[in-house]
Amino acid sequence: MSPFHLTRTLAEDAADAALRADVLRGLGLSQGPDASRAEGTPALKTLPPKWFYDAHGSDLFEKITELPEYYPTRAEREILIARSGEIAAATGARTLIELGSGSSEKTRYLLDALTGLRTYVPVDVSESALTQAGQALIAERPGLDVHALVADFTAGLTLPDTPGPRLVAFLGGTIGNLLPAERAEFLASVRSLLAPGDALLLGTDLVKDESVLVAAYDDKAGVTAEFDKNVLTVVNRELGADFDPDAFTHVALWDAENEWIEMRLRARREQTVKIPALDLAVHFAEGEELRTEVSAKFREDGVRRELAAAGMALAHWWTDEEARFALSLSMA
Ligand code: AVJ
Repeated sequence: MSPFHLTRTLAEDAADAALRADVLRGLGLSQGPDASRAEGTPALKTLPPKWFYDAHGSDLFEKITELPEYYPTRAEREILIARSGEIAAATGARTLIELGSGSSEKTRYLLDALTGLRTYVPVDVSESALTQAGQALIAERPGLDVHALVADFTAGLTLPDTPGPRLVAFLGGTIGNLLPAERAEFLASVRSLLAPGDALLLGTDLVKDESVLVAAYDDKAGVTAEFDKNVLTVVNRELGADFDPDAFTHVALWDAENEWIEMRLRARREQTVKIPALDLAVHFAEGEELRTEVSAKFREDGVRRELAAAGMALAHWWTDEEARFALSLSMA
C-alpha cells in the first residue's frame, strides 16, 4: 500500500456541472423577467466562495494568511500551539479527517500532538493543494498513512474505512462561508460521519470591532481584492465568459444584523458579460454588486446551540489571548 493515496470523489465533470449550476443560479436566473425585476429591484447577484480556489486562488489565499490585517490564521495557530496536547488527550484520535485542508500548514501542530495517529485524511476541492501538502507530509512522516480526498465536503462525504476514534477538523473559520441553513445541513452531515466517542474540532472567527473585521477583508496591499476578482477569472476560463476583472471594485462590508462580512465586486460601469457555455448575457448596472463571499463571525452561545442542534455536545472552547478566534471541541 502506498503511503499517499488520492481519491477524487468529485469528478471533473461533476465540478463543471456544479459551477454551471451555481453561476446559473447566482447570475442567470436573477436576470429573468421576474416580479422583483419588473419592480426595478433585481435580486443581488451571487457566486459561492468555493470557486475562488483554483491553483492561483489557493496561492492568493496563502498570501492573505500572511497579511498584517488578516488575523484569523495567526490567532488559530496560537490556539493550536497552546491546546494540541489537550486535544490529543481528549480525543485519543487514530484518524484525523481535515475538511478544507488547503496547505495543511496548521495541521502539523495536531499531527505532532496526536501520538496515536495512524491515518490523515485531508479533504479539499483543490487537487493542487492536496498533492503539494500530501507529498510534503509523507516525506516528513514516514509512518503516517495519508489518504487525500478531492471532494466538496458540503455535498456529503464518503470516507475511507480508517481506524477510530476519529477526529474531524474544520479549521480556519471556513464554516462561516456557509449560510445558516447550509451550516445546519453541513453540521448534521458531519455528525453522521461520527461514532460515539468521535469528535469535531471547529475553528470559528469571533464577532469583534467592525474596523478590524473590514480591514481583514480589505487589506492595504490589495491581495484580498485580487483574490476576490479571481473568481471572475475562473468563470472566464471554465465557462468561456468575458468578465473584465478591472471593471469591478472589491468591496468588504459588515452586516451587523447577520453578524457576517460580505465580499462583493462592484461594477465600475454599466456592462454586459457574455457566458457562452450557459448561453447567457449578464447585465450589470453601474455600481451593481455581485456577492462573492459571506464570512460569518460567531459567539460561544451560538456555536454551542448550532452544534447541539446537530447532535454534538460542545466540550471545550478555547480562544487566543485577544479572544479574536475560537477553537471548539465537540463530542458525538
Ligand atoms: C478560508 C473561508 C476562512 O472567510 O476568512 C479570506 C476566506 N476570504 N479573505 C475567510 C477569505 C477573504 C476565509 N476562509
